[in-house]
This record gives sequence, C-alpha cells and structure tokens, in this order.
Amino acid sequence: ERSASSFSYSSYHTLEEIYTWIDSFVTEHSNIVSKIQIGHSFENRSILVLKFSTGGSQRPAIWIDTGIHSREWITHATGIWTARKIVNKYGKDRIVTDVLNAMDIFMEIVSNPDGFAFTHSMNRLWRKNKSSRPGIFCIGVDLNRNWNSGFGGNGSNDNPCSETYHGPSPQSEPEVAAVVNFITSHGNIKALISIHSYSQMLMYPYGHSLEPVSNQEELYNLAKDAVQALYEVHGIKYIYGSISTTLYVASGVTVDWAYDSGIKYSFSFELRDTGHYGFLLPATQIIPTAQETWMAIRTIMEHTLNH
Ligand code: ING
Ligand code: ZN
Repeated sequence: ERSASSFSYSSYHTLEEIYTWIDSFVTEHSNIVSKIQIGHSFENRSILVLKFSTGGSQRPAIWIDTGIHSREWITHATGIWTARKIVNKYGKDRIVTDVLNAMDIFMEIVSNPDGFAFTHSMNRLWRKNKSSRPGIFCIGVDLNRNWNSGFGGNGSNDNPCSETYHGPSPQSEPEVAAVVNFITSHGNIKALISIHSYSQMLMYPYGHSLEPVSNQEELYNLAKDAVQALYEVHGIKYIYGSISTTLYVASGVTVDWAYDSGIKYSFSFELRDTGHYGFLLPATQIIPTAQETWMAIRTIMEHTLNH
C-alpha cells in the first residue's frame, strides 16, 4: 500500500499519484491536515484543497495555490514539498508553530486538474484549462486571466485560440469560480500566494494597471525581505516588484482579484529557472527550488501573522 512516507518528493508525479498522495498525507497527519473538495473542473475532476489547522473556527488564514498553469510542473512539486514541510515543522519551527496556533493554511496543489492530466497524456506544454463551448473551435481559457479585476483588459486576449484567452466572462471557468466561492465564503483570508513558473520573480498587484496599490511600500519591503531569505538558501536571484512594472501588464489575474477582495498580502511567485530549462525544469531541481521558496513563503507568513 502506498503511503506519504514512500512518496518521492524529488520526482514529478501524475494527477492520480498526487491525489493518492493527498489521501495518504491527510490520513497520516489527520491531527493537523484535512481535505476539502471545493468544486469540480470542466471535465468533472475534483478540485481539492488541503487545510492545515490546529483548531478554532474560521481562523484568519493563508491561501497558497500551485499549478493554475498545468505545464508549470515545478509549482505542484514545490507545493507538495511545502505541505510536508509545514507538518514537519509544526512544534519545531517557531514561525510555523506561531502561525498555525493562530491561523489556518489552505493549499490548492492542482488548481487546473484537467490541464495537468493533459500535460501528462498529450501535450506537455499545455497552459490553459480544457473548457470548450459551442461554436468555439479552440480549447481552453487562461485561468490567470479569468478573474474579476480588470477583466478583459491589456495583457489578456479575446481570441479563444490565444494562450492568454480570458474566457467569455469573469469566473466563467469552474476552476476559478470554485476558488472565488471558497475564499469569499470563508471571509477571513489574510494572505494569498499564487505560484507560477518560470522567471525567478516575486510580485504583487497590480497586473492590470501601473497604478500602485495602497500598501505598495509595505509589499515592496516584504518582497525584498522574502527574496533575500530565498537567496540565502542556494544563491538564486529573484527580482521583485508589482506585476505590471516587473514583468508585463496582465489583466484578470488571481492576485489582483484577491487584492481587490480585501486580501492585502497577495503575492505571485515565478519559480526557477530564467529560461534555460523553462517549464521543463529537471527533477533534480525540485528540492532546492522548494527549499528556497519555503524561506520566502515563511517570511510572508510571519509578516501576515504580525500585522
Ligand atoms: N506567467 C504569468 C502569466 O500568467 C503572471 C505571469 C503571474 C502574471 C502572476 C500575473 C500574475 O502570464 C506565467 N509564466 O504563467
Ligand atoms: Zn503561470
């Protein structure tokens, strides 16, 4: 019988393997971790969230999502490693312990299950989800353009064949609607971290506008500290700043919606590398990437707890 302790954290895995790992992980750490099904994908796969909690009800919480773009395999692998790190460090690491004694953590490891299955079966470089609509002859919506903040603006595309197609309307995609419903009905999410690859960046809103957010100086300083903590692990350099001024203008993105919904600590990572391997990052880099990313996430968690 498979168990989370025999799972290889230094390999890439299929959707089925990840969902099996989730069940074992929840069983083996049932004192802290539970599984929530927040909805179904377009092709009717379960959309799952791990909840890390030491008690209370509707505690303030931190949300982390990985894999919204299915080809960004390093993000799912980093999420899985991070989940194990959180349970291993509770009661040992001061920051993890303090955070989990006051807050919950939610992790959506496979945010685009249909696309992820497709990257294993048919097209390793598939980015979007797999939705289709009558009369439209291309498949898929970019799930990082489908959110209700600046929807349809610059850096998104109204052509269904585009890799950045925003979809017919905000939250038209079940994978986005499930998260919006969950976060909105929870009502007490304090930080949101949405993880992509690649480019080695840590960014905050806005994507859709060059306008600075109200706490931009605080987010800039926190990003700077997080990137420094990351750098100290393996010497990997990240750049940081707002999405629109650091990378490019992008509308309808997760973190803009989160910020406008009142989540004042909203960040997006672009993990390793800077393009040598790109989306095809070798599995030998999973653990080092996860280790350094963890130190940045931990920095954001600590700041969220203390503010
Ligand atoms: N790049 C992101 C994209 O969706 C991004 C960049 C990340 C924009 C976060 C906005 C917010 O275009 C990748 N590699 O997906
Ligand atoms: Zn991405």
